[in-house]
Amino acid sequence: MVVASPNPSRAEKPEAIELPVINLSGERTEVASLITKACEEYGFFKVINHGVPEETVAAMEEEGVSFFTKPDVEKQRAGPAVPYGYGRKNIGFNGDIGEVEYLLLHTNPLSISQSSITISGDPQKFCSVVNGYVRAVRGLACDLLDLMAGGLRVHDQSLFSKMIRDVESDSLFRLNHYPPSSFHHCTTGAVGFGEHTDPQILTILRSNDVGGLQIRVADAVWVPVPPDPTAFCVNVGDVLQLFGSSLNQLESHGKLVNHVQLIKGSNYDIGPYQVESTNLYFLKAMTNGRFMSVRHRALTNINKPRISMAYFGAPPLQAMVTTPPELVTPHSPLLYRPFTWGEYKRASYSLQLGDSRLQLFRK
Ligand code: GA4
Repeated sequence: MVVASPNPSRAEKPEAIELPVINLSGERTEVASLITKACEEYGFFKVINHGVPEETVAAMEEEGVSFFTKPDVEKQRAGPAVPYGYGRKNIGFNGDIGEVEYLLLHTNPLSISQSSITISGDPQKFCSVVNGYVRAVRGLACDLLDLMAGGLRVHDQSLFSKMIRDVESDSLFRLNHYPPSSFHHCTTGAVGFGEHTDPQILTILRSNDVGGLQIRVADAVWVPVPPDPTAFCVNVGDVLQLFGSSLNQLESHGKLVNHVQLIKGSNYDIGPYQVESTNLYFLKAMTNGRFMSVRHRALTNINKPRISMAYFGAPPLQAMVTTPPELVTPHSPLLYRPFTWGEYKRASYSLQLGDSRLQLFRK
């Protein structure tokens, strides 16, 4: 067994992990239950026969490569990564550093079109390629979320997907370039993007055929995920795990309700809290499932550049994430105070990459 270490070279070579591979052209009920199982057991899985055209992926990767091969001054015209733009080595606001350069974009079409002007010499083409890619992976993310809802026997199967389909969805798109480098001249790669969980609902990741992604398994071992340029790698974000956390608590009190409801534009009393919002998403999510938002990181390859493209499906900023009021009783108190995605996002950005954020919301 290998103990997780910030120094990637200290780890003996752990066995690569074979993530569950879900064939989306399979029978729907079966696919739904396989996805649900993968989210409970791994928090990560791969999808094949996903319906995203290869040309869409290739065009996006090509734009990415062409951007990253530009001289620094041109890349910097995209503006700093805070809030959206070009970043190099610096990650987030609190001193995290990695061997990576990246473009971080909001997926709102207006924002994509504005960013394109400074990112590309052919903004119209860049804009249409990014919009095409985002549309395709959002479609895939929605499909997966609907299947999860089905696997959890949730009533309204579009409950989760509604949040990322919303025009106000705060979903992001990120292009990463990990130039070849090694850790202190050793035979292992350096840390490109340090240990973290993704704060959002769901991440859809695609990379070229260069390895680097590692996931942290329960006993603090880092296991590499072999690259697969034909598949998408999908992982559960904090917000999806969160639903699971309150569900467990409810389950432990013998209250299993297998349905979920989404109500927009209402006010609620939740336990001692009055939740007021004109654009309120109220999530009523109960299941005996438990989805995991798993820690992962990316190492660089010592010889080859790694390119990855990540879509982070998120709710609108005002979306409320909480447990339903009728299930908040003295026996099953709220685990987390109600909060909006905006609040959670702000908390995430106020911390370091590897910090745990959920406990800030513990009651
Ligand atoms: C991890 C997932 C996404 O890449 C990201 C990252 C963001 C950033 O790179 O600016 C964060 C990181 C990510 C988690 C905690 C905060 C925010 C850096 C950081 C220290 C764009 C996101 O949404 O959260």
